[in-house]
Amino acid sequence: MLKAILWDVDGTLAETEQNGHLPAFNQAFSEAGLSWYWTALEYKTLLNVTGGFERITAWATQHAPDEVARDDWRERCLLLHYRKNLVYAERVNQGLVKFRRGVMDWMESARQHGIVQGIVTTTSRFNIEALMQANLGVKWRDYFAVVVAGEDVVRKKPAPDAYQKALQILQLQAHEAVAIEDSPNGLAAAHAADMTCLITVSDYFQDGDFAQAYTQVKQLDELDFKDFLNQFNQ
Ligand code: XBP
Ligand code: MG
Repeated sequence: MLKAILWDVDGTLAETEQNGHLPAFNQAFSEAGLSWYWTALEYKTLLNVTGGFERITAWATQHAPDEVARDDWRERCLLLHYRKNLVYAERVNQGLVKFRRGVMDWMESARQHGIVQGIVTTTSRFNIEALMQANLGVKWRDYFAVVVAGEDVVRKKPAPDAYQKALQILQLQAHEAVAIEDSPNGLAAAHAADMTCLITVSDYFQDGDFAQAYTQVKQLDELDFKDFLNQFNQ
């Protein structure tokens, strides 16, 4: 019996990367006087590393090892990431990052059917706040019984930690909830937590291997909520 839907954020609720995170990373680099610039193509590979701080560090380790070797690298990288998140929030507040098709309808339908909803993501809490406020308004928190963000777990996706934490808080078994994800790392995280995972393929993961997913769709509005619920509960 389905009791909860656990939503991924980046790529699933909205295409946050291309119009949000990526230009924000590049702006933060430029403002810091660094000549670093990530192209959309390069960013596709960089997305395999979840977490913005971890992503900058992974890239710099290869392309700017002298920076990473500095004693103050951690502080400098935290500042870069912090600035990136501020620019991301500005872009979201400008209306540049909207929920994907079908998301709002599913959220409303879940509410009407008494299905609990949660957010399970490796993005920063600050970014969740910005995206949710811009798309759901100031009362966005009312939709969700739990919000697990990147800073709430030691191991980010593809580790199961974030999903396990959400299930623990909700006091639910893995088979009572479904994860909605867009990426191979997200699918792996949900499966590692023994959960069923529905994939809404995002721009960056069109060629992802989702053969093991419960089902995959291009957009959530291709799936009728009630049909899904009936099928899941059979
Ligand atoms: C999301 C991410 C995040 C964002 C940036 O993955 O990988 O790192 O790109 O967020 P998922 P922060 O959708 O699987 O949760 O900069 O806040 O870390
Ligand atoms: Mg995602």
